Amino acid sequence: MENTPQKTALITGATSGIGKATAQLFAAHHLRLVLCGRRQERLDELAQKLSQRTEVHTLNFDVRDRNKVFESIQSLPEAFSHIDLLINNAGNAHGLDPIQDGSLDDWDAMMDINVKGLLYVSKAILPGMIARRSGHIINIGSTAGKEVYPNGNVYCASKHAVDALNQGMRIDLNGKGIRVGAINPGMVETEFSEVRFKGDTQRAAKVYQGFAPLRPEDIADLIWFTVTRPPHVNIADLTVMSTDQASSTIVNRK
Ligand code: NDP
Ligand code: 8X3
Repeated sequence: MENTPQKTALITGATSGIGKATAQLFAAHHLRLVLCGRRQERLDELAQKLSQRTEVHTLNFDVRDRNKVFESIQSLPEAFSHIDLLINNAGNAHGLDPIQDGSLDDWDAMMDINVKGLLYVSKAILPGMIARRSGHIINIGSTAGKEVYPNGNVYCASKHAVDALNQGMRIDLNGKGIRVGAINPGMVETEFSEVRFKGDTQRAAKVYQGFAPLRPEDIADLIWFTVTRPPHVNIADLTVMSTDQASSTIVNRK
């Protein structure tokens, strides 16, 4: 990729965790960046830092707000408007409750952000990719999209939906010059569990205690590997776990 014209990547959920690590790695490789998220101060801070390495534009929108998604992406300055790489990463779990006790607000958040948000952003970006017959979409799924674990119910359903959409996009875009693939991580230490447990940092920290979880940089590395394969190679579906993790419920903790 270093010897080809500079590519433009749009990353949702760039203010934290996997998205932020990916933005940092892409900047190190001088990709032009469109960084998206709701927390403007974090976007500003990251943009300021990464603009020492590359051109950066920020977009502040909630992926649940379909009008704002389309307005924001249509507002991109010409230099940033041809998106070559879309990293559909924004998402979170909200709550960890048995289905009978689940909060409707948590359910709405997960389905609206993880599934519908991914759809809105993709719908806004796809016409340009189709017109240029070129593009690469990476959907960040999860092992929760491959198996269901106790109390994971709706989060797992949202990530199973991402798995289905990843397949559906690849099928429908076949022949249009666009690569589509998913990366499905197991447990990665980010702000994910803090969000899931609504700011309970002690409970969140316990999720990653006693074993070596994946780091957001590990996922960024895999994303970089995926987007730097030759044009005829599409990594369709990649699942990655910590060496200490064998499934959603089997983790070798000291
Ligand atoms: P973080 O909580 O660290 O990051 C989540 C990112 O998503 C933030 O940048 C946040 O930005 C953004 N986001 C959340 N809600 C919205 C929204 N409504 N609109 C726009 N942006 C939003 O978690 P991770 O980095 O771990 O999560 C990234 C992705 O990886 C998610 O899809 C998650 O499901 C997936 N994943 C995570 C795993 C893990 O164990 N950590 C494992 C497998 C998959 P802001 O709040 O500024 O809007
Ligand atoms: C995040 C991994 O196991 O917490 O998608 O659901 S898990």
